[in-house]
Amino acid sequence: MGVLNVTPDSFSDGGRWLDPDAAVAHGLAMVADGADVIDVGGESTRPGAAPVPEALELERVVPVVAALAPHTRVSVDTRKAAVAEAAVGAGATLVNDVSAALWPVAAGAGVGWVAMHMRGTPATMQQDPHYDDVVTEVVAFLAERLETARAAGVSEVWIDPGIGFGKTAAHNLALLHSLRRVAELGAPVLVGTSRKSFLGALSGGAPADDRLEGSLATAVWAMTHGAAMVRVHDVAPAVGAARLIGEEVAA
Ligand code: HH2
Repeated sequence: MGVLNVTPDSFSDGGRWLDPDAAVAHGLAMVADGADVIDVGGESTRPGAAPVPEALELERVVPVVAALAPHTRVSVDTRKAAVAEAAVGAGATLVNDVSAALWPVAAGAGVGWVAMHMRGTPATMQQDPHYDDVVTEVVAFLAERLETARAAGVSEVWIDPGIGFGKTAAHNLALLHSLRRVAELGAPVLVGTSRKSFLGALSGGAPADDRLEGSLATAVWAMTHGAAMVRVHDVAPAVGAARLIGEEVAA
């Protein structure tokens, strides 16, 4: 899954793809690099990010989804039902939902849904997150959402432990270490570690655009421990690593 943030303030690529033509060109380039899904988002969910008004998010997302949908599978990365519905109307077939609340939209529209775990909201989530047992709590939350969404009629449900969403570096590492427990829930698992701040913290403070090694190492780890898809900014190296694992190492 290639990340396409049509925002001025995303933590690693904010402002680069705000122009719709530039966004579509980048989306197509990621498809050419081997992405199976392009994840279009119009609201940053980085720690401390302010919410974006609905009309502005619609204006950012819908034209880009419409332009990409004839060429690739498109997911819409949103917490708003109206944006999800409009994006589906424009051709998106997957709702990537960091709030894990939009299963009724997916059920109504007959599209797929990603339930991601987040503690709190982006504005406050990194203010001293605490868990008694992060893996058990995240697995229990995803199990409940999976069952609820399936009962509501969503036939394609993905689950995502939400790396970096209300979690310390230690929480993120614990979830990656025990990713198989998420996969054992019996739904395809999506994992997004790409360029995230815990990778900077673990590599001596590397800035967001200099975290490729950590992004790739954790993507490979995720793919070999139960993830069915990884959400990445750097598609070509991730696809190269995925092919190596799938075709060479597994052979
Ligand atoms: N991470 C981000 C956004 N959406 N969706 C899922 N399912 N899983 C994730 O890990 C995930 C996500 C954050 O990354 P990014 O889109 O690059 O930044 P921003 O939120 O600042 O736009």
